[in-house]
Amino acid sequence: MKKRLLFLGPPGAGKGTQANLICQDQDLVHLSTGDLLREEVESGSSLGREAEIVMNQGELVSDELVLSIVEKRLSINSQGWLLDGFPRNLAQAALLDDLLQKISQPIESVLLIEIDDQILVERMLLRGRKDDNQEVISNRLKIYRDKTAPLIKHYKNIGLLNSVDGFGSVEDVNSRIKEALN
Ligand code: B4P
Repeated sequence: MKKRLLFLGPPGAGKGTQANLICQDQDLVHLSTGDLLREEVESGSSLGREAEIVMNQGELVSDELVLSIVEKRLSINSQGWLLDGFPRNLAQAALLDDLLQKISQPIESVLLIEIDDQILVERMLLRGRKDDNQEVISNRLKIYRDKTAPLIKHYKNIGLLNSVDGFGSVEDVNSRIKEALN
């Protein structure tokens, strides 16, 4: 199975859920910018306080902050990694391309988890995280369409994109992903 992976998809598509399973199974380092940012918020640092305001509105945290979080972790690792929730826009994708070139660790596969908006909203409302309320979810979906969805074309053009249907049980989606990554 491929060892340097990127998961793309709308908020609530199950990127984090599936990334956890694949990383356990394949012994990859799981880099979730969402989780890392929430840890920063929990720590009460000034960066965390800054990030919290942005995240609670469903907006994207600054590219510089996110890149600094990812860079540290990628460059010290060689066994393989899975990027979950990063990049979130074309500027982050360009910064990532530069970084990966510098450390000679190119992406092997980009996996897009596709799913209907209605199901996403139901899943997120059920999860009930601080940023999982109707108004913030609508904003996150808008930001996804405007800023993150253009990455689909970007990775398709360079021949790295694989899509899987995110509908169904966690196990069903996991089987589809494993098949797509083999
Ligand atoms: P993230 O933490 O990345 O969260 P997400 O996209 O909402 O969730 P994900 O797709 O991982 O869904 P999950 O598996 O949890 O981002 C949060 C915020 O952080 C962003 O809005 C932004 O502010 C900031 N941020 C993160 N990265 C950034 C970046 N690079 N640049 C700038 N800002 C950034 O699944 C959702 C729910 O569905 C869960 O409750 C799960 O249990 C359930 N579920 C999953 N699969 C299911 C299935 N098959 N069936 C039923 N339920 C399922």
